[in-house]
Amino acid sequence: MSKIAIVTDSTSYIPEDLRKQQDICMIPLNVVFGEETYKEEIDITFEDFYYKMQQQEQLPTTSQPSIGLFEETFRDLGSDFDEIIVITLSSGISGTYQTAVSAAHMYEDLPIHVFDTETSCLIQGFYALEAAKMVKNKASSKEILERLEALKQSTRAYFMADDLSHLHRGGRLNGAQLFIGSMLQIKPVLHFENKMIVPYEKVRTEKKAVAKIKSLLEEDLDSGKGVSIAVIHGNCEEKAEKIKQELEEKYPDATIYLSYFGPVIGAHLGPGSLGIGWMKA
Ligand code: MYR
Repeated sequence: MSKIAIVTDSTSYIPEDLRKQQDICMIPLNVVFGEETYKEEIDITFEDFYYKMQQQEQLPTTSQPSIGLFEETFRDLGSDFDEIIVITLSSGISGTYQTAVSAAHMYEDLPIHVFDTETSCLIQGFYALEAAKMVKNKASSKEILERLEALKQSTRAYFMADDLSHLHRGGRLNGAQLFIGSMLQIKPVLHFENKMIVPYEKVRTEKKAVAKIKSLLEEDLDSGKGVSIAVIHGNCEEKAEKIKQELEEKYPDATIYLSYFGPVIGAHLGPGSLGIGWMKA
């Protein structure tokens, strides 16, 4: 039986203890403040990032992991594993997927499969956790990849940014060019379509945006059974905790996580962003 390693990038924001427990290997993306480059989850914490973002005039940028880092990771894993599955954030918002594919082509010693989750954050993490669970249950790479692909049908993520100018500045907001002037004043609900971020619905306030996202969740769920939900925040934990508590009362059978937009995603969404994502098993 083939021994399969699961690798994901840092934007899945799976807590370190859970990652270790599930034997998931993480490759970090970078956040850049001026001349300083930090590997997220390694060189810079969530708290330090948001503090720095508030203090510094120059706003941060981000970059994907180098091809060398992928190659090095593949080489290290190659001595213990027969196959590798790499689970990345959406290829529509980062070159990470493509870099992993190029590194996989260059490393010919073992089969490496790269899976584009078409999303990010802990929702991407849900795919990695599912893959790790299947590895423990001795599934083949074919079975795992088929399952992950099928899960795209029952996975959703909606989010809002307190200040849309970060997403606009980083060029990751699609389909809003025509009305960007007015968009910057409001809090549209955003989601992924064809791997890219597009406005889902234009609403005026955070309260309305959160209510809309909760209603989309409600429409999609019969019960919480077999559902993983992530409430995600960009340095506004109290608000997210409150939403999580409401959802726990409503869906006692669901597994609900409080998660965060870490440095790389936070650099594009800015502080005060909120999101809810879910995956139905
Ligand atoms: C890179 O430099 O390669 C990373 C670019 C990351 C862009 C992030 C854009 C915001 C994504 C929001 C995801 C919300 C998921 C619930």
